[in-house]
Amino acid sequence: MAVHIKGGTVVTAEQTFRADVLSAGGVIVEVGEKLDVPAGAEVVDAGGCYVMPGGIDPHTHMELPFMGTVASEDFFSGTTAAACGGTTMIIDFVIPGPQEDVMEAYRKWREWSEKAAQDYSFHVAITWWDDTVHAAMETLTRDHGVNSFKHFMAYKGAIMADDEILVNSFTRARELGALCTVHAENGELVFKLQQEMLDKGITGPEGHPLSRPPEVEGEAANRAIRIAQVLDVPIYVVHNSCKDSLEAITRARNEGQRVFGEVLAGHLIIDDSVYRNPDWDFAAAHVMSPPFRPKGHQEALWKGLQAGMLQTTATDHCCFCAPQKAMGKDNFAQIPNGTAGVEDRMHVMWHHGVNTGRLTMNEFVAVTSTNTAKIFNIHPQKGTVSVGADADLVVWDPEKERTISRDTHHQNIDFNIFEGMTVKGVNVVTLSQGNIVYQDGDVRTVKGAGRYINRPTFAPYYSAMEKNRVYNAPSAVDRS
Ligand code: URQ
Ligand code: ZN
Ligand code: ZN
Repeated sequence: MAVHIKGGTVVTAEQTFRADVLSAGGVIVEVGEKLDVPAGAEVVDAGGCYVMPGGIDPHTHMELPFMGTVASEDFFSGTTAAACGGTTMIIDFVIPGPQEDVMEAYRKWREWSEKAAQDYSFHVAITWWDDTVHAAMETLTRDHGVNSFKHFMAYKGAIMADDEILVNSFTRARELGALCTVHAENGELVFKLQQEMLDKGITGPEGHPLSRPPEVEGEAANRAIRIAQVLDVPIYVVHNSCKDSLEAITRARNEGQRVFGEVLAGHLIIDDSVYRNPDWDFAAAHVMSPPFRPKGHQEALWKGLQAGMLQTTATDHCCFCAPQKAMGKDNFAQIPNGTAGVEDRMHVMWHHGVNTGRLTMNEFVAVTSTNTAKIFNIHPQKGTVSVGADADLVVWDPEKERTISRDTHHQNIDFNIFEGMTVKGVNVVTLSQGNIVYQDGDVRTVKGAGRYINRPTFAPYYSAMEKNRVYNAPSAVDRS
């Protein structure tokens, strides 16, 4: 079915211009004025609106088994909620348990994600090491379109990667032309501080941020960046929450090291006062790692985004409802970590980014879509409005308002960290592969319509013998 989006203003990471957009067969076939529109094409009136690439969320955890339970959002409901909020692709995570066969875990997640309504891809976490993991990384890059490997430096006793695993995995990633990503918190320090809080009788959610202060994140971010520097491999630091990790990234980038940084919409807006709320459920609903930070860190993160030291925005969408959070009623360290946001990120970033003047519209597109596509090597298939690109698009009405609430969101969770926030500027239409999946409140997603998106490595596959080969990593994303 052809779709003719007419009367709009196209906004990409690079430019803003008046043009109609025609999609057919799932891709953009024409951009301009006076298009050759086939009979029977569906028409979308974009007058007074912007036509932008659909958002790409590089950090979600649909139906993640974690901390003794399973995240309540699955791949269908999660990609549906994403569509309602203008995000048209997610990059989720395969997270093998300790000693779990990596390829087995990959196949398991691929089965779960069959139900996705929109396109998706996977980072694969390296949570342990032996020759089978070494081999699986090659199989995944060569045969399964995986070009990024995740390392959790937190979660001791579960999925934490120690320095030996980091060194082995980073070395292997370089040989394969893959990108290393890290959750940067010192898991040993977190464990120690958790015990200290509990020994003091602090068992409520207020203990969560006290057990993982910014220094714990800054140390890990710097350590991972230095290891990547010594091993000459590019690195992507996920969910930077504080000045401390931002400083580590800024130092490295100023020295020309290939380091990328991600920030969550939540960490840009919400501070740690949420953990001191007397309502246990409210405070526990905000337990995620890294935690929301004291006032001041949020503005520093905005400046990092504006300065180009942070390139992408994400949500770390990992949903646990109140009964699940209550698993930690007597011990904050047992509260399943995670919050939602996949439906709200684009709206929050526009309202607090563009409407405030922090970001231009082009920079908004860059940090919500294009930079992720470039860093993870799926541009220009994704993240742009140009002929040949997938027709993943949003029609954005800058005047339309939405009040964010758990009562009206499509996310499968009983809480919303942005509850009550009124935002101005939202998607009125979302297209995925050229199909309208959301229009003015009408949800039209189809279970299983999403595709697994292969992400090629950044360097041709070559044997490990070429140790001195110059690693041609992803081009530094420009901040146009
Ligand atoms: O650490 C993560 O990114 C996963 C386990 C989601 N939970 C969280 O608190 N961020
Ligand atoms: Zn994480
Ligand atoms: Zn995560």
